[in-house]
Amino acid sequence: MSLTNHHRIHVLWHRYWQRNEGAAAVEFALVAGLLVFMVLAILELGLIMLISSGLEGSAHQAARYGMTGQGSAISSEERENGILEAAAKSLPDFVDPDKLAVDIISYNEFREIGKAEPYEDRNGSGEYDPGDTYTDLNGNGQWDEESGLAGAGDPGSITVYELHYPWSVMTPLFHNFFTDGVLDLSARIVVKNEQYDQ
Ligand SMILES: [Ca+2]
Ligand SMILES: [Ca+2]
Repeated sequence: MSLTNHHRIHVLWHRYWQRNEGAAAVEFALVAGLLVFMVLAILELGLIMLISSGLEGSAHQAARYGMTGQGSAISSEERENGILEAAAKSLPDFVDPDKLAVDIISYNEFREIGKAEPYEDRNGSGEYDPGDTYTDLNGNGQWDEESGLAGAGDPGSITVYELHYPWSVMTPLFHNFFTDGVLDLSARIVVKNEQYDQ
Protein backbone atom coordinates (compact mmCIF):
# COMPACT_ATOMS: atom_id res chain seq x y z
CA MET A 1 0.00 0.00 0.00
CA SER A 2 2.61 2.46 1.03
CA LEU A 3 4.75 1.38 -1.81
CA THR A 4 1.95 2.06 -4.27
CA ASN A 5 1.46 5.47 -2.69
CA HIS A 6 5.12 6.07 -2.92
CA HIS A 7 5.06 5.11 -6.52
CA ARG A 8 2.08 7.36 -7.16
CA ILE A 9 3.77 10.34 -5.58
CA HIS A 10 6.86 9.65 -7.60
CA VAL A 11 4.87 9.52 -10.84
CA LEU A 12 3.01 12.73 -9.96
CA TRP A 13 6.22 14.51 -9.06
CA HIS A 14 7.84 13.34 -12.23
CA ARG A 15 4.91 14.60 -14.30
CA TYR A 16 4.95 17.94 -12.48
CA TRP A 17 8.64 18.28 -13.05
CA GLN A 18 8.29 17.47 -16.74
CA ARG A 19 5.47 19.92 -17.13
CA ASN A 20 7.51 22.71 -15.55
CA GLU A 21 10.45 21.90 -17.72
CA GLY A 22 8.23 22.35 -20.74
CA ALA A 23 6.95 25.68 -19.46
CA ALA A 24 10.49 26.83 -18.81
CA ALA A 25 11.46 25.89 -22.35
CA VAL A 26 8.52 27.86 -23.73
CA GLU A 27 9.38 30.83 -21.52
CA PHE A 28 12.98 30.68 -22.62
CA ALA A 29 11.96 30.58 -26.28
CA LEU A 30 9.69 33.61 -25.78
CA VAL A 31 12.31 35.61 -23.92
CA ALA A 32 15.05 34.66 -26.37
CA GLY A 33 12.81 35.54 -29.32
CA LEU A 34 11.94 38.89 -27.78
CA LEU A 35 15.60 39.55 -27.07
CA VAL A 36 16.65 38.79 -30.65
CA PHE A 37 13.82 41.00 -31.91
CA MET A 38 14.89 43.87 -29.64
CA VAL A 39 18.54 43.56 -30.61
CA LEU A 40 17.58 43.61 -34.30
CA ALA A 41 15.31 46.62 -33.80
CA ILE A 42 18.01 48.53 -31.91
CA LEU A 43 20.65 47.69 -34.51
CA GLU A 44 18.38 48.80 -37.31
CA LEU A 45 17.44 52.00 -35.50
CA GLY A 46 21.17 52.73 -35.25
CA LEU A 47 21.60 52.20 -38.99
CA ILE A 48 18.61 54.44 -39.74
CA MET A 49 20.04 57.19 -37.54
CA LEU A 50 23.39 56.87 -39.31
CA ILE A 51 21.76 57.24 -42.71
CA SER A 52 19.60 60.14 -41.51
CA SER A 53 22.56 62.13 -40.27
CA GLY A 54 24.43 61.12 -43.43
CA LEU A 55 21.56 62.54 -45.49
CA GLU A 56 21.78 65.86 -43.61
CA GLY A 57 25.46 66.00 -44.52
CA SER A 58 24.63 65.02 -48.09
CA ALA A 59 22.11 67.84 -48.39
CA HIS A 60 24.79 70.31 -47.27
CA GLN A 61 27.34 68.92 -49.71
CA ALA A 62 24.84 68.96 -52.57
CA ALA A 63 23.77 72.53 -51.80
CA ARG A 64 27.38 73.66 -51.45
CA TYR A 65 28.24 72.22 -54.85
CA GLY A 66 25.22 73.82 -56.50
CA MET A 67 25.19 77.24 -54.82
CA THR A 68 28.82 78.01 -55.62
CA GLY A 69 28.12 77.50 -59.30
CA GLN A 70 30.32 74.45 -59.75
CA GLY A 71 29.43 72.78 -63.00
CA SER A 72 27.15 75.63 -64.00
CA ALA A 73 29.22 76.20 -67.14
CA ILE A 74 28.59 72.65 -68.32
CA SER A 75 25.26 71.04 -69.19
CA SER A 76 22.56 70.98 -66.53
CA GLU A 77 22.64 67.20 -66.62
CA GLU A 78 26.36 67.13 -65.82
CA ARG A 79 25.82 69.73 -63.13
CA GLU A 80 23.17 67.55 -61.51
CA ASN A 81 25.45 64.53 -61.73
CA GLY A 82 28.13 66.56 -59.94
CA ILE A 83 25.61 67.48 -57.24
CA LEU A 84 24.55 63.83 -56.85
CA GLU A 85 28.17 62.73 -56.59
CA ALA A 86 28.90 65.38 -53.97
CA ALA A 87 25.81 64.25 -52.03
CA ALA A 88 26.65 60.54 -52.17
CA LYS A 89 30.05 61.14 -50.53
CA SER A 90 28.46 61.94 -47.16
CA LEU A 91 26.48 58.71 -46.98
CA PRO A 92 27.69 55.77 -44.87
CA ASP A 93 29.47 53.01 -46.81
CA PHE A 94 26.74 50.41 -46.42
CA VAL A 95 24.11 52.34 -48.37
CA ASP A 96 23.60 52.08 -52.10
CA PRO A 97 24.35 55.52 -53.61
CA ASP A 98 22.31 54.60 -56.70
CA LYS A 99 19.17 54.66 -54.55
CA LEU A 100 19.76 58.24 -53.43
CA ALA A 101 17.35 60.67 -55.07
CA VAL A 102 18.05 64.42 -55.09
CA ASP A 103 15.20 66.73 -56.12
CA ILE A 104 16.34 70.26 -56.88
CA ILE A 105 13.97 73.18 -57.50
CA SER A 106 15.00 76.79 -57.80
CA TYR A 107 13.02 80.00 -57.27
CA ASN A 108 13.59 83.73 -57.62
CA GLU A 109 12.51 84.51 -54.07
CA PHE A 110 12.16 82.66 -50.76
CA ARG A 111 8.47 83.57 -50.59
CA GLU A 112 7.77 81.73 -53.86
CA ILE A 113 8.80 78.34 -52.45
CA GLY A 114 6.05 75.80 -53.02
CA LYS A 115 3.63 78.47 -54.30
CA ALA A 116 1.68 78.63 -57.53
CA GLU A 117 2.30 81.50 -59.91
CA PRO A 118 -0.13 84.32 -59.04
CA TYR A 119 -3.06 84.79 -61.41
CA GLU A 120 -6.11 86.97 -61.78
CA ASP A 121 -9.23 84.81 -61.66
CA ARG A 122 -11.10 86.62 -64.42
CA ASN A 123 -13.90 84.09 -64.83
CA GLY A 124 -14.36 83.58 -61.07
CA SER A 125 -13.87 79.81 -61.26
CA GLY A 126 -11.63 79.77 -58.22
CA GLU A 127 -8.82 78.23 -60.22
CA TYR A 128 -6.53 79.09 -63.06
CA ASP A 129 -8.03 78.71 -66.51
CA PRO A 130 -6.64 79.58 -69.92
CA GLY A 131 -7.54 83.24 -70.43
CA ASP A 132 -6.83 84.23 -66.79
CA THR A 133 -3.88 86.59 -66.60
CA TYR A 134 -0.89 85.38 -64.60
CA THR A 135 2.61 86.36 -63.56
CA ASP A 136 5.14 84.07 -65.17
CA LEU A 137 7.55 83.94 -62.23
CA ASN A 138 9.73 81.22 -63.68
CA GLY A 139 9.65 82.66 -67.19
CA ASN A 140 8.70 79.45 -68.99
CA GLY A 141 5.82 81.04 -70.91
CA GLN A 142 3.00 79.23 -69.07
CA TRP A 143 1.13 79.31 -65.76
CA ASP A 144 2.47 76.79 -63.23
CA GLU A 145 1.08 75.38 -60.04
CA GLU A 146 4.67 75.20 -58.83
CA SER A 147 6.50 78.46 -59.48
CA GLY A 148 9.95 76.90 -59.19
CA LEU A 149 11.96 75.35 -61.96
CA ALA A 150 13.74 72.01 -61.79
CA GLY A 151 17.49 72.37 -61.44
CA ALA A 152 20.05 74.19 -59.33
CA GLY A 153 19.14 77.61 -60.77
CA ASP A 154 21.11 80.71 -61.66
CA PRO A 155 23.35 83.04 -59.64
CA GLY A 156 21.25 84.47 -56.80
CA SER A 157 18.48 81.86 -57.15
CA ILE A 158 16.85 80.35 -54.08
CA THR A 159 17.35 76.62 -54.36
CA VAL A 160 15.65 73.80 -52.48
CA TYR A 161 17.45 70.46 -52.23
CA GLU A 162 15.38 67.51 -51.11
CA LEU A 163 17.10 64.18 -50.64
CA HIS A 164 15.35 60.84 -50.32
CA TYR A 165 16.71 57.44 -49.46
CA PRO A 166 14.41 54.39 -49.42
CA TRP A 167 15.39 52.12 -46.53
CA SER A 168 14.05 48.56 -46.68
CA VAL A 169 13.08 47.77 -43.10
CA MET A 170 14.68 44.48 -41.97
CA THR A 171 13.26 44.00 -38.47
CA PRO A 172 10.35 41.54 -38.59
CA LEU A 173 6.94 43.06 -37.64
CA PHE A 174 8.22 46.65 -38.05
CA HIS A 175 8.58 45.80 -41.71
CA ASN A 176 4.78 45.58 -41.95
CA PHE A 177 4.21 49.16 -40.76
CA PHE A 178 5.57 50.60 -43.99
CA THR A 179 4.30 50.44 -47.55
CA ASP A 180 6.30 47.69 -49.27
CA GLY A 181 8.39 47.61 -46.09
CA VAL A 182 10.18 50.77 -47.17
CA LEU A 183 10.88 53.72 -44.89
CA ASP A 184 11.45 56.98 -46.77
CA LEU A 185 14.37 58.81 -45.17
CA SER A 186 14.75 62.41 -46.26
CA ALA A 187 16.61 65.65 -45.70
CA ARG A 188 15.89 69.12 -47.03
CA ILE A 189 17.91 72.30 -47.28
CA VAL A 190 17.19 75.72 -48.77
CA VAL A 191 20.05 77.98 -49.90
CA LYS A 192 20.58 81.18 -51.84
CA ASN A 193 22.96 80.73 -54.75
CA GLU A 194 26.09 82.82 -54.73
CA GLN A 195 26.62 85.45 -57.43
CA TYR A 196 29.10 83.05 -58.96
CA ASP A 197 29.36 84.40 -62.48
CA GLN A 198 30.50 87.89 -61.45
CA1 LIG B 1 -10.30 80.95 -63.42
CA1 LIG C 1 5.52 79.75 -65.51
